Amino acid sequence: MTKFKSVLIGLFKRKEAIALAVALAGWIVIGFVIFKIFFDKKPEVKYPSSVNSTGLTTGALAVFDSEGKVFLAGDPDPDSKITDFMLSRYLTDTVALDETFGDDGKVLTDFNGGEDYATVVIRQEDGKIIVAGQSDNDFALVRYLPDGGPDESFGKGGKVAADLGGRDIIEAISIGPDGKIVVAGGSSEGNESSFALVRFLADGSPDTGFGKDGKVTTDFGGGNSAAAALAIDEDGKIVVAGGAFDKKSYSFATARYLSDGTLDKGFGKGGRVMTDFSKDTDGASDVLIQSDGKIIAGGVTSGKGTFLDFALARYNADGTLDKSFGNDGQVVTDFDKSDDTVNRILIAGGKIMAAGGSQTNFALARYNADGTLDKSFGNEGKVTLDSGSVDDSVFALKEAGDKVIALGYSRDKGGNKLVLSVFTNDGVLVSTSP
Ligand SMILES: [Ca+2]
Ligand SMILES: [Ca+2]
Ligand SMILES: [Ca+2]
Ligand SMILES: [Ca+2]
Repeated sequence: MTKFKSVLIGLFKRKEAIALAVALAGWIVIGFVIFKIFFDKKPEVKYPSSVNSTGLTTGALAVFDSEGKVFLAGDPDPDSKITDFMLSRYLTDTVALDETFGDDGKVLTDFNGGEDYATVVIRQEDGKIIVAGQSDNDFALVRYLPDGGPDESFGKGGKVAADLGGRDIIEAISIGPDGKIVVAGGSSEGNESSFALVRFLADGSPDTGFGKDGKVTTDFGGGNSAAAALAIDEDGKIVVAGGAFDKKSYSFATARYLSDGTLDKGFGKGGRVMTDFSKDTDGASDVLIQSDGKIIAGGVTSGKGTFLDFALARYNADGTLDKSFGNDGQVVTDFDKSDDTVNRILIAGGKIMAAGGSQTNFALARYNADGTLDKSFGNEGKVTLDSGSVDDSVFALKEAGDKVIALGYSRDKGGNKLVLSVFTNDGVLVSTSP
């Protein structure tokens, strides 16, 4: 299950399906797994703060802080009856809950007694943490103080909600250079779904200088669409990526907005671009703006067969496909006769890293700037890591000096587990958590 597909399921079916989708997209977790083959050595790595290639902060299901800890949004227990936001903090050396945070490492937040699902988390420069997702079919955000307490200076008692008019769910969050908070996801009514964005001022109030009372929805030619990722450039322009239905199948869909929330006419067709990879479902899960203004979207394609493959598209700043990248701007990577899905992309040292899952394993691929696989990384550009459980997938990725840190879930019938693996720059496993 890819993040993108789960977003669609979440949007098009009822609440139960949204819970399921969040659980699946949440890359829910895990089993008790022992990596006998790996060393006892713990990761000795400094964790950079969470920044994308433009230097701006972006959020994800989990983010690293500056002290080697990880904030995780959402409930990792698939059998849990909890329908509140959950924020937890983990230590990265042991990958155990940090009991000095909140209530034994966790903080639960209910909105109005209804069903609330956290999908993304971001850490502000001042150490405050925002968790976002869905509450009663509306966009919902909570901001916490660094110790896990509610930030009373944000919204009402730390909580903010926004109704986009349908079943609305946040799938991405970022903070712009002006300190404003942008969230994106999908809004659906009946069988129709659109990109949906909201921008908030730093105090949680809707930014009336953005769209209509802070809100924007965007259609792609009338077909269903949903956003899964966003990035903000230094000028405050917002790039949002996900999937949209065009003619017969889903394609990558990317939109760029000016700082006031209007579609940027200097990008694609009236601010929108769709890129088809296959006759079946294709969708983007992550997006990055390079320092030269080019845009990379990563996700999945149904490819030639019945199994999914990694898919990347790179665009020039005007939204045209970048012909110097891969096959006229597109790259597809098959790991195996299995579902290979990208959850996160990262640029480090001028190279592009994509990470997610392949079948039941962690999967990473590294590409040169021209989109060819970087043969100095792992096995001809690809690395997989099998924890022995039934379903593993990377959902957070960090460069740390000459190391690459992959964080994900390992899921088994026995339970759930967060797994942190450290690789060298060449894709050689240094350590992985027990
Ligand atoms: Ca609740
Ligand atoms: Ca709503
Ligand atoms: Ca397609
Ligand atoms: Ca495949």
